Amino acid sequence: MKTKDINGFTHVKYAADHYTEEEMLQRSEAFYQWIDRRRSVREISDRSFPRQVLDQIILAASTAPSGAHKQPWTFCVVSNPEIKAKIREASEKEERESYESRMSERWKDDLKPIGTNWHKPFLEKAPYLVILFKRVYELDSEGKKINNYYVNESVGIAAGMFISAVHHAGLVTLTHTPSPMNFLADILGRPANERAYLVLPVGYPDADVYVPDFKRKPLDEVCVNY
Ligand code: IYR
Repeated sequence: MKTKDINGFTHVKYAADHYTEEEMLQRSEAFYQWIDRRRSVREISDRSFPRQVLDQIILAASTAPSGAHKQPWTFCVVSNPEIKAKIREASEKEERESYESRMSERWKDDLKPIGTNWHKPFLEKAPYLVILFKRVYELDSEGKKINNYYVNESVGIAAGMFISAVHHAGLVTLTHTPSPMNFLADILGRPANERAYLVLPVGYPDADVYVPDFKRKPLDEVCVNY
């Protein structure tokens, strides 16, 4: 393999994919059509799927670019029914409080087309709950805190890639965001440098699932040319 030295570090030759313009057009259109079919699904079946699939999804998510390549994330996978039940109970307690008193009327109106409420059965039903933690800092050999870089950006990108990898495997997920989320670190006994970022239940969709009839913004509403 061809290598090059930069600042005393080895760089390896990048193996680019080469496509004709016609192939690029075809591939980008096909990718868009495929990813446009991804939906957040809240009714997840209790049917299991091979754990190796999830491991590969996590490896794919973990290829995300990150600040100084620190990969500041931990994917916690919960399949243990007792832990899932604890997470559901704690999450529903916070969600109930949010829906009943913390969220504004406008916010709740905005959620009406989606139909969410404080009940979160998917937290127990889905075969796997993935709780994504951001790693705010690492500890050096003397136990000194070393901050990571662009942690929210990095973990957000990894989450997006995780969601795409789930779709690619023919499974479904949703981004569950109980607030506040610190109960997750307590239940899972996570170290002090980790903060819960997102809960992603993963599984097959239930047999007869309906999702909101959402339309996505056209290009001219999301893209400006200069
Ligand atoms: N945190 C709640 C409520 C919720 C908020 C938004 I913004 C949504 O798009 C959907 C739900 C939850 O995770 O259900």
